[in-house]
Amino acid sequence: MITFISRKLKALALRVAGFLSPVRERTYPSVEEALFRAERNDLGAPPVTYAIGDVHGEITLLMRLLQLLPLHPQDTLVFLGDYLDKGEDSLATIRALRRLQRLHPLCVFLRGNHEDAWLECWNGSEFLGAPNMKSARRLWRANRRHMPAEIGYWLEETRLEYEDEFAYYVHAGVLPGKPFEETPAARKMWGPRGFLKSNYDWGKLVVFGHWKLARPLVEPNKICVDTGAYRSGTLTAVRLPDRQIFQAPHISKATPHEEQKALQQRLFS
Ligand SMILES: [Mn+2]
Repeated sequence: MITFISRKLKALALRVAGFLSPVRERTYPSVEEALFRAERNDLGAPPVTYAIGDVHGEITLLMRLLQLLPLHPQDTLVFLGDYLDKGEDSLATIRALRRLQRLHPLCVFLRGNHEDAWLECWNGSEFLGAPNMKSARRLWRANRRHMPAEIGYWLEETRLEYEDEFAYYVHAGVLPGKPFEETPAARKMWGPRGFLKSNYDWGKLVVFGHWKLARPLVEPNKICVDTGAYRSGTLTAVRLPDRQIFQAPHISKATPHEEQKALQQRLFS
């Protein structure tokens, strides 16, 4: 019991020290480690696609999810956009995704509305400011009003949409009743009206993120795997064509304040 309490107090002290310290250098589980566990060398298996929901800086959840996927070198990873803002560490997340791309070249990175907003502040060589979104302004301030140029170059490479034999992939959706190409680019990133509730058959399954649903939405015409990882603690992927859902083991998103209260309750009740 004493050991338990002292371990908890030590963790709390470390958390407070980390919060107060001006430079917060942190390390996370590595992409190499995650892929080492994930990649199976079965080159004979038919290729599948894993679509991964909005990461929003949740690097630890991302590494846990990658470890979970029975990924083969011939499989494609499609990231559905919104890599930065809100979560644990946006810059570390993008660096990890760049590493992942080198180790597993079959990666597709779609552009979400957060990437679109940041690119509005990017002049091709530097960021001139932060987009007018609360989470983006917070990230900008936390990084001392600076975003490395490598992030801008990477964001430029993200793409609006992707299609393979199994599905059409896009960040926020497409307009019901129309072929994919008739939805304006901004709507594909920011969310077209009437899309989420639509049962329209586009002739191809639509796989998307963006909508922060309590659980994955799996319907005949569309699949959403954005489960709001930054606040729910659950990051979701879907495998195609079999529609198998994968979720990283939940991480508590309780604030330090809430954790402290819970700790006090355990100690003094
Ligand atoms: Mn979004």
